[in-house]
Amino acid sequence: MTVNNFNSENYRLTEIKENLDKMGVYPLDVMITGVTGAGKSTTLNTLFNKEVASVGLGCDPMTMNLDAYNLHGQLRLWDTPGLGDGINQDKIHSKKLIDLLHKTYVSSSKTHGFIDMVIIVIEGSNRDMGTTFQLIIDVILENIEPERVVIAINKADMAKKGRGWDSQNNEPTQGLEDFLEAQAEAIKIRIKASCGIDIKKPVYYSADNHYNIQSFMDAIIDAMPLSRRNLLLHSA
Ligand SMILES: Nc1nc2c(ncn2[C@@H]2O[C@H](COP(=O)(O)OP(=O)(O)OP(=O)(O)O)[C@@H](O)[C@H]2O)c(=O)[nH]1
Ligand SMILES: [Mg+2]
Repeated sequence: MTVNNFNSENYRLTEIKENLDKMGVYPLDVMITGVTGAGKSTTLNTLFNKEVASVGLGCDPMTMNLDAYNLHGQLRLWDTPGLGDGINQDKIHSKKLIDLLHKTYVSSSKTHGFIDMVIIVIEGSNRDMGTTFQLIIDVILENIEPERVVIAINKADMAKKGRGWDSQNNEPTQGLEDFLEAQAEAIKIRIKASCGIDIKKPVYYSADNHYNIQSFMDAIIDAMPLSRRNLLLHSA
């Protein structure tokens, strides 16, 4: 198997630093969220190239509290509990996510949002896409500007239950790639149809197989905000 040795440590680092200088924040606080089992923790481990977050082996949601991981001192990634654990747990977790999106700090007598941007890790082949869309639309897009949100489709290898994955070259065959492209477009269209919000086309990758991690990082860096969230001007 060809393993993609993409190293996020120095990737576009000068650009990231310039963006943060413009914003005047150090580090940028990024919430990472998704339905349970979508692969948030695996994604963090892949980005950091080492085991930083515990990955679930069974069906118990591993991430119950909030942990933060610092990537080269510039990006602080907040791993959050996933939705999809029953209605009551989902209510508690949704509230945690919304509270985090409304957490503020005061700097130069202005009130800013603590979380600067959000990465939503989704699993395109999940049986329960309802929870995924509920998370994206009702929890996240209701509470932070869409330009600050990156949707990333994990488990590209499993999008067609493993069919079309070329494990020799660690990449999708053309057929699977076309499928993944269509799936990304379909998610964008469904969000627009349900709430009228235009999001950037989701990126697809595989955290476990280290596939397309560079595109994933590109999507994050390209979506980096250049100003802080002023929570007194915008209610979200
Ligand atoms: N096939 C495949 N499996 C993956 C991939 N990424 C993660 N997984 C598996 O998906 C399962 C769940 O991964 P986690 O990273 O624990 O998911 P999570 O979103 O952090 O889950 P919670 O913390 O419980 O909400 C694990 O068994 C991972 O090995 C991938 O790209 N492909
Ligand atoms: Mg986790």
